[in-house]
This record gives sequence, structure tokens and C-alpha cells, in this order.
Amino acid sequence: MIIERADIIRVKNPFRFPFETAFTKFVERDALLVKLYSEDTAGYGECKAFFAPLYCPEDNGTALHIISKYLIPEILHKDISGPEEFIEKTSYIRGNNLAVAAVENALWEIKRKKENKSLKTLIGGVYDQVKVGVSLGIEPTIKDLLEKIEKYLGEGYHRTKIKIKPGWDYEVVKEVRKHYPDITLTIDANSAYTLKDIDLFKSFDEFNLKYIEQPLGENDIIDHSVLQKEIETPICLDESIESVEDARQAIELGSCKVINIKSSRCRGIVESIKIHDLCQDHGIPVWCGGMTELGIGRVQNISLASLPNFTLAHDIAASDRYFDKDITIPEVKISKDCTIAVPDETNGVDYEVDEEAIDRMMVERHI
Ligand code: OSB
Ligand code: MG
Repeated sequence: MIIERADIIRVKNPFRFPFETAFTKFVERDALLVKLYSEDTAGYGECKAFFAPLYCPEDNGTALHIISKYLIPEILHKDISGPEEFIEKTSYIRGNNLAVAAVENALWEIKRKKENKSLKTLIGGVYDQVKVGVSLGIEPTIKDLLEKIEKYLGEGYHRTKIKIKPGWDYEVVKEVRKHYPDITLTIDANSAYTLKDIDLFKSFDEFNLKYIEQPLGENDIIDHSVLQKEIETPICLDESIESVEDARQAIELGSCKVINIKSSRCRGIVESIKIHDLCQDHGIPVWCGGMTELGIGRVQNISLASLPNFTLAHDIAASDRYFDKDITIPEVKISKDCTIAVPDETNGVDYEVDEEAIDRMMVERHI
């Protein structure tokens, strides 16, 4: 495929409600979109970086720099066979996984359109539907959180994840468990703790959590392996896993029993499939993480989650979990049993990019 043109579009889409994590309170999705044109098709990739380097070292500014200075010149007016070759050609670029993944994701879109296949078919997905959970932020009060939980349980979400941070942890989880003794419950610390907090993590064992997501340092696998040996509850790594090598080391050290795969954090779908396969070989279940993405990223996540070892509920909520208006037609909706249908050639499920919505949300365009 020859890439004839590349646009980078920055959009802002307000959240319906603020979403607070251990590292910041989000009020909107500020995102870069990469649009690649090839002959009569175009494909979008959504960059999952945020407005500041809070979740990982990248932000929208670094991603814009890396995409425009290094990544687009590797493909513009060049004949490239597809996402795998792009990943190979750009392997000299250290880190900057969110930037690389945005371009890689756009190349997958072009590839699937040219071959008239779904992403699910291209990557070997097996599920027709994927099960979804909800990630709930830190709220002003426990009462507010309980109301949110009630709302999303009412919508049928299969797993409830609550964000924790120092000062919003044990008592909150205890109260939630008291009200909902039987729901599938998980917590996500986004790296807000250290091994000094080991007693806190031991105390969570009484709550029968499905897993505890990323309790310790964002690059750490050593302390996590110590912690995992001290607690019953499985640890799920998020931030710490950026490559199949990270996953191999974490599995060998016993640093986790579950992994959350975000294709963005892992440099794209090519590397994510390798992580998925490795985890499958080692009996480590995976699920698809979220970055409060817009519809373009959301829809790709649905397809990625159709791989066989994605057996736990995903952070792929409906578009209306975050937004009044999303950028796909149709928007992502959940069915009554709280699953989302995976687009493929046979079921007629397909999403288009809503160019008008993008135009309305656009704040910058780089051509
Ligand atoms: O750690 O999983 C995370 C959102 C932003 C950054 C990191 C995380 C999250 C979420 C929300 O938990 C997941 C979603 O609904 O997209
Ligand atoms: Mg997480």
C-alpha cells in the first residue's frame, strides 16, 4: 500500500461527568487522530496519549512530535506491505508506544478496507461478542460512588472496577462490598502505592476481588512479584507491561496472574497479539484495557478483544459511558446482556467514522 497523505487532527470531546484516577481528574478527551490516505481508502488511528504525561511518559505534544517527525516520514509516499512492516521499520524508535500505535492502528484500518475483511478476521479473532465491565473513578463521597455503581449494574455491566488512591481505598472497598456482596469487583491503583503498603493489600484479600490492577510502580515487576507472593488476590498488571518481553519477565517472576492489554501502551496490535499468545501459553487470562478512548479506538479494542485468551470483562464501555456524542456511526452500544458485537464480514456490524462530528470537535489540524 502506498500512503499518499497523512493528517493529524486534534479533537476535544467533553466528558459527561469528570473521571478521576489516582493521577488526575479528566473532564474531556483531548486526543490526536491520525488519518492516512491510500488510493481510494483512508484509515484512522486514535492516539491514546493524554493532555499531560500522567499515565505514562508520553502526552499529546510528544506524540505529535514523534508521529510527524519520525513515523509519517517512514510511510509517506512509500510502498509498505502493512502494519507488521511498519512496526519493523520503526523499531529503532525507543519507547513512544502510544505514538507508534496510533499510526499502526491506522494502517490496520487501511489493510482491512483494502482486503475487504474485518480486523477480527485479519488477526484471528474467535468471539462474536465481547463482555464488558465498567471503570468507575474516584468520587467526592462513597455515596456518590454507590450511586454510580447502582447505575451501571442496572445497565448490566459484567464487572465493576473502582479506582483507588491513598485515602480512598480500604474503607471505600469495604463499603462497596457491604452493599454488593456478590458482584465481580476489581480495584485499580494506577501505581499509587509502594511495598510499604503491603498490609493494606493483604487486607483486601477479605473482599474477594477478582484482581487488583497495577498497585505498585508503573515500571516495576520486582516489587509486584514480592507483593503477589504475600497476597491471595491476583495482581493484574497494566502500566508495567509494554511489550512481550515485559510480559515474559513478569510471568517468570510471578509478578501477576492477569494482564490487561492496551494495544496503545504495547505499541500496537502486532505486539499485543504476541502478548496475548504468550499469556495464553502460560495460563494467564487477559482483558482489554481502556484509555477513555473515542469511538475509533473503542471499535478497534472490540476487535482485539475477540482473540481467544481475552476471557475477562473488558474496559470497553458504551460511548455514552463518557460522551454525549462520539465519533463513529453508529456509536458503540451495549446489548441487553451487556456484551458488544464484534464487527465481522458475516454479521453486518460495521462502524464508520463520523467526519462531521470530528470537524465539530477539531481544535487543530496538521497536514
Ligand atoms: O488504568 O485502566 C486504566 C483511564 C485512563 C487511564 C488509565 C486507565 C483508565 C481507566 C478507564 O481505567 C478505562 C476506560 O473506560 O476507558
Ligand atoms: Mg489500569
